[in-house]
Amino acid sequence: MGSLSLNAQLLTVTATEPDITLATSVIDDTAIAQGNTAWASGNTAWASGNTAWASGTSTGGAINALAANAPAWTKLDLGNGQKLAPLLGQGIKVAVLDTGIDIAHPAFAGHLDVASGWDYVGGDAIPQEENWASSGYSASYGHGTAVAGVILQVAPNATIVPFRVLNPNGSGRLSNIIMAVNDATKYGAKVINMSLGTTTASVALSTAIKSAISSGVMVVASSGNSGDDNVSYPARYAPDMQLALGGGLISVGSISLGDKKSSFSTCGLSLDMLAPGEAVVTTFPNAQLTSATGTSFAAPMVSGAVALAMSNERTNVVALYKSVRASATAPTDPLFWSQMGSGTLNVGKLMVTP
Ligand SMILES: [Ca+2]
Repeated sequence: MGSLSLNAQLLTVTATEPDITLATSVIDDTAIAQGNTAWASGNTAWASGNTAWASGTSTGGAINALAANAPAWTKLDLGNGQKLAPLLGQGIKVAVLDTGIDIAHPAFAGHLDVASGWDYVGGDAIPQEENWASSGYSASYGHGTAVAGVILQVAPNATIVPFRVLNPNGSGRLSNIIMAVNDATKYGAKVINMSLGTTTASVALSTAIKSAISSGVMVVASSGNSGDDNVSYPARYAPDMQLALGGGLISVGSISLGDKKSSFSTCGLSLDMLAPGEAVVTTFPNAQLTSATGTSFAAPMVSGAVALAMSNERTNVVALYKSVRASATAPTDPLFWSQMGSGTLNVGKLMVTP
């Protein structure tokens, strides 16, 4: 955990709870920066590898599904899913509560709504990712940019609304995250992606999420990278939302391309489903790509799928929550199947599941 001094003057919420820190769900703190150094060196022109796969779907000018992730897309039946959702997420705002985003990344051109976002770490209107390291990269620098890139690969015409709630070391204040959930809802987000978590329960966070869902927002949260069955909050609130509202918070873990639970992925009884979260090729600041691993990068695949479905005018979040689960490919990992929820996201099937 890094210094939180920049946040100290921003505390305004949670009178009844102590403020706590939440962290990014990466497999370890250095995964992003390390992966980028190796991967980006061969990919200075990010678009060049993109055109082939995009031509088979539709080109909205965004990143679209990178060929480098083809095995993951096959597993998700994304090609069929995109054909059955021809608007590709158009008109759907997806709030990314994270380390911010590289606003100038060419993959995001025309697909950001910065004005509706906010930087709660810096206390300003520009949620640009910042690197605080004097040499190399801060541990979680690029995390939000990577998450947004996954969403746009699945739903290329969706609009990302960036909220900077985590510092580049990967931690942030609960109070800021709660304000961002409320803001995202207020400014028209239909999906909120939270690739972050904490082991500490928070009634205030649960209440904010419940309010967002009640306003027609689907909330998607990563399960954590502890590798055990202690699903982190807010993902752990998924069953509570099911009980209270019928659903609306999707908790997401990571599955390997070989259909086994990713060793790092937290799974358990409060997990809704899985998506591929190992070596996902996605955007990194300064017009680069990276290879990212963690449940942080599985959750945005589900957020993207929800945006695709919503662009088909499926805006009832409780009904859509049930469809996302019902259409999943049932788990087969013999060691963990009872902790893997409904199984693996199936985008093609989701589009034909009422
Ligand atoms: Ca800023």
